Parts: sequence; C-alpha cells; structure tokens
Amino acid sequence: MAKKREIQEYTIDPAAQQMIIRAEELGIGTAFSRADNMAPCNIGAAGMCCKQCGMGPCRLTKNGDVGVCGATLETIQARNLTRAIAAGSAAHSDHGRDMAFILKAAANGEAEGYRIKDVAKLRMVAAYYDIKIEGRAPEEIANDLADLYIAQFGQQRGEVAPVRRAPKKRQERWKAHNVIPRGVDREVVEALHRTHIGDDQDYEHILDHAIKTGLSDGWAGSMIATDVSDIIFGTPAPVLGQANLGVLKDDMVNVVVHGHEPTLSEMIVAASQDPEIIEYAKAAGAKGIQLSGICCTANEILMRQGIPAAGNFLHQELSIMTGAVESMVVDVQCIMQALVELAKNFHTKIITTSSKVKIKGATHIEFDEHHAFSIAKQILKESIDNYKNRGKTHIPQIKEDLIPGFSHEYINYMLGGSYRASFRPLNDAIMSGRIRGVAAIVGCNNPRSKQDYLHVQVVRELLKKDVLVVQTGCGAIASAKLGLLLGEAGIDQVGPGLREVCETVGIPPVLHMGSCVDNTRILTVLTQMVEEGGLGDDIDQVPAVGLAPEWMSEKALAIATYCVASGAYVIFGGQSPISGMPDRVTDSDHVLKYISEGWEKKFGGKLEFIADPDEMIRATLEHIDKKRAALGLPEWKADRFGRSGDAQMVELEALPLDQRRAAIYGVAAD
Ligand code: NFS
Repeated sequence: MAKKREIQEYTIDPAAQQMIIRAEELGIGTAFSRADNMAPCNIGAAGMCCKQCGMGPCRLTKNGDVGVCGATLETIQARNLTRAIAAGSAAHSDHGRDMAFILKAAANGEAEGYRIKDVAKLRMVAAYYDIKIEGRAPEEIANDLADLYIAQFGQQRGEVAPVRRAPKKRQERWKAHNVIPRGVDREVVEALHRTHIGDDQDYEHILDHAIKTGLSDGWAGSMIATDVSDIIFGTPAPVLGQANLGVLKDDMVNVVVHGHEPTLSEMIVAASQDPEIIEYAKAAGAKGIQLSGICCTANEILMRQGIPAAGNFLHQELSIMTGAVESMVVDVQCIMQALVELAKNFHTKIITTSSKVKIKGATHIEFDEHHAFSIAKQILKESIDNYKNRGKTHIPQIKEDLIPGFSHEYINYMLGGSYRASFRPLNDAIMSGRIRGVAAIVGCNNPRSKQDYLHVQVVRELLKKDVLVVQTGCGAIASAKLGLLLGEAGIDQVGPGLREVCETVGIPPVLHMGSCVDNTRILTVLTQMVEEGGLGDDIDQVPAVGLAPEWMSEKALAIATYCVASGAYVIFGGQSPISGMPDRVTDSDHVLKYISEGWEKKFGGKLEFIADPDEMIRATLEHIDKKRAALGLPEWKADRFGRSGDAQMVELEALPLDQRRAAIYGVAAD
C-alpha cells in the first residue's frame, strides 16, 4: 500500500482541503485516498503490458522480451497509446454527433425548448462549406448544415469537411502523409482494427494512424460540437462568473450538473428560471434553486450563462461532501462511479440522464431532446422534493470571481471592435515582443498529483515571462478558483509587455476559452493568426505551446494528438503512458522518440511527457524563443515594454501641472 499523503499534498485549493479533512473525519473514501491505496502497476503504467488477446496479458520487462505472438515493446506501446487516442476521439466525437442531431431536430422544430440562437455563427459556419445562405431562413441553412455534419461521422471516403478550415499549407502536409480523416467513425474503427492481435505491427505506421484518428476528433468531432453548441446556445462572450464550493447555497436547493454535453444542462438552466419551478422550490421551504456545474458541463454553462462552477474534476465528490447538494445530474464522461456510494452518506441523489451512461444505484431519468424542457423540470422537481431530507451542511465559504467567455469570435472582436475585428493587434504584439508567445494550458486534474498545483504554477510562471495564456477544461477552473481569470487580479504578477497589452485591450492575461471540446477554438485562433500574416504560413511556425500538466483522461491524449498533428509542441505532465523502464529495458524509448522527433519531422508538432513543472516552463519558453528566432522576430527582452497608456496616465496625473505639460508637450511651462 502506498503512503498516505498530507492534506497539503493532495491539493492547493483551501476549499478542497477542508472537504478532504471532513472526509477523513467521517471515514469516507475519495479519489485522493483511493489513489493512495491503489498503487499503480508499474508495468502497465509504463505501457509495457499487452492484453489485447487471450494468450496474454504479456508483460515485457526485460531487454529483448516479446509477447506470445512475438509483438515487440514498440508495437505494444504504440497499440496501447493508439487505442487510448481512439477512445478519446470517440468520446469527443460522439458528443459532436449528438450535437449535430440536436441541430437537425431544432432546424425542423422537433426539439422542445431549443432554437437557433446565434444566426450569425450559423451563417459563418455554413459559409465554410458553401451552403447557400442568401435568401434562406436560418432553419433551412441549419438543416443543410446538420445533414453535412451528421454525414461526417459515417463518411467512408474522401475528407472530413472541417479540415478545409485549416491553413492551406497544413492541409498539404496532411495530404502528403495521408492523414486526412475520411470519416470520424471510420478512423476510430480502423484504429481498433489495426491494434487487434495480428494486425499492424510497425509502430510508426500504427502511430501515424493515431494522428489520423486524432485529427478526426480535432478537425471534425470536437469542432462540430463547438460549432453547434454556439449556434444553438449562443457564442460565448465575457460574463461574470464564480468558481469553487462556496457557490453552493445553504438556503437554496443545490443542483449540480456534471459531465459534458450542454444540451441537458442548458435546459436545466432554463427550467430553473421557470416561475412554476421557483414557486415549487419556495413551497418546499427553499429560497430558490442554485445551479452550479462540475467539469466541462460547468464550463459550457459558465461560458454562456455565467452559471457558477462548483469545481473541476476532483471536486465532484467534494461537492457532495458538503451535505448541501440535493442532486447531482450527470450525463457523459469524467463521472466517477464512486459518486453513488459516497452519496449514500448524505441525502444527495445521483441522477443519470444519458442513454449511454447508467450507474448501479443511481436514479435514471433519460434525456430526450424532443422533450428536453419537460425532462429538465422533472429533474428539478425531484431535486426540490429531496430538499427536506437535507442534514447538516458544511459549505466552505471559499469562491472566486472570474470572467470567462473568450470564444475565438470574441477574441477577434475585442482586438479590433465590430468594424475592424482582426487578429492583427495580437500578431503585432507577438511580433514586437510585447507578447513573447502563447501557451494553451488545458486538461484534467489527477489525484496522483497535487490538485491544481501544476496548472497554476505553470500559468503563473509563464505570465511573468510575457506569455499570453489561454485555458479550457479543468485547467481553466483551476485558475479560476485561484483568482487568475480576472482582469485586475494578478495583473501586477504579469510580465510588463503582456501587462501593457492586457491593459490596452482590457482583458485578463489568462483567457478562459471553454470546455475540452472547445480546444478546437484554439485551432481556429492559431489558423486565424497564420492567416493574418507575420507569423509564418502554417501553425507550426507560431510561437505557441500546448500543455496539459495534470492530464488523466484518454480524451486529453486525443487532444494532444490533434494539436501535434496541427503543428503544436504539446507537453504533458505526470506519468507518461509509454515511459518504458529505461533502467531495466535499455531500448524502451523508441515510441517516445517517435512521437517527439518523428512526428515533428512529419507534422511540425511533437508530444513530450515532462513531470517537473520547472522543466515544463523551461521547455515551453525555449520552444517559443526558437519559433520567434525562426520567424526573424526580435529576441524577447523583459524590460523593453511595460509603460502602457494607462500606466503613463497614472504617472502623469501625479505630476504638478507644469511638469505634466512638459512631459506631454516636451515644452517648459510658461
Ligand atoms: Ni477534459 Fe472535461 Fe476535466 Fe479532463 Fe474530464 S472534465 S473533457 S477530460 S477531467 S479536463
């Protein structure tokens, strides 16, 4: 049994610390304690175990070992990694598929409560695919777009349509290496086929199909999910929100939505504002309904509606530990089975809603987009009915404000205004060296590392070095909980050049861009930066890095793969799933080398696993500086900038009038 860690080793979040102490007092297990009790298998963790067939599992632990079928370590590691990427791509893309069906139903008036909210985005997206726009009703356009999008999943030949939104040069590179996905389902199926016993046994060949599979996620499945969510629920723009367990309310019915798809959660938001439901809650003795979110569902409704986030992945159990949650409503992905057992200690109801996800012991109220609003009301009524069963509560009084909502459309707008929306100011700031480069810091929490620590450490250090940070997923919630997603907060911790830009544009130095499927917004931003000019003609030339310091899910690996395929340097923290055992198997790093150097040669991006945060930061800055040099941009210097218009005005106002005039006009006072 592994050693039990101290509370401060579990998490840096004080609200989480309070709840873990409570769990220990009550003798209730959480992911933190289970991680202590469950020592990972060192052979599996290193990617050296093959359990693809009934002759195994084969464990390769010595130089020269092969499986019963003769499979080498490289083949086994490539298979394991590719299967994980396929599973991650399948999860994101199935979400995208559901969204496409919702669009179809909304376009045909068959989806109760849904409508096309963002017609401008609908027209913009349709235009990418030459769908006729002029003189047509939004529903007609949406119907065609839905058909096109639904077809991307089962398409057998050709190329998935959204890849044509990538920079031209990138598309040519993909074509040259034959990695443009034909259809989402086809690539995922082929990944499973190729990694079956007795199939593809050339690790480089297997891994290049992982690239194709990842691309079917990033440039199809996930991109479709984001597009349709924006069209139906609105494209995010900055709103005020809050994050952490302190958003739960003692005198209200607390309903926590957890999972990923915005379809049900958005309807629950709408239903919670229905007068009938508010009256129902009041009749039960509560002041009303307090909705909050966990994981990416939280990000979806936080970005669009400002609904508070109760926390990220590791907060799902902790929120129930408050004793104040009437129901946790879940759909798909990142939902711990442990919730049901944990909830038995309190009054909380776990309500599953997806036809794909049931948990033994949970209440199942199945979601159906044709009757979404009625189902949302039913769920809320059951939650309200449960209010009377609430016992003593322990809500940590800890929460932070944040400003989320930085969609790529909004970033484009905020940089230039409605008549001259453009990425020019961002490119200029990078070219001049005010902004050294961009880091996308995304992904999960993992109970094997200190919750939020790696995220926040990397964010803080990169900001000091003038690196603009964009975030999604649980990483964004980590920064939100620690107050990094506010305009003013922490601006004095930011490098002088970046600070100047943030003050001029009026943005926080960390931009919350949404949920994990919204990482495709980052692909769009990178593409637009390339198309704006001055930063090369392909994504791999932009001084940018992607990081997932606390990753744990297969979806994170899928994201990494499509970002690498798109030309980005991607750094993952924690344990590498293909680390090998270099101390015992001297030649165990072929796959690691291939996904770094090999992929970089082919696609311009590379994937590396770096556990140490200081080394992550060093590698990020080194890469950004290398890309700057390759573009012929001036070397980044810490003290070249830092006196923004605002800062200068403040200084000037402090001067006596004559000196102020002299400073402004360069003439002595009369
Ligand atoms: Ni992304 Fe979102 Fe969080 Fe990780 Fe899970 S919620 S889809 S997978 S844990 S960031």
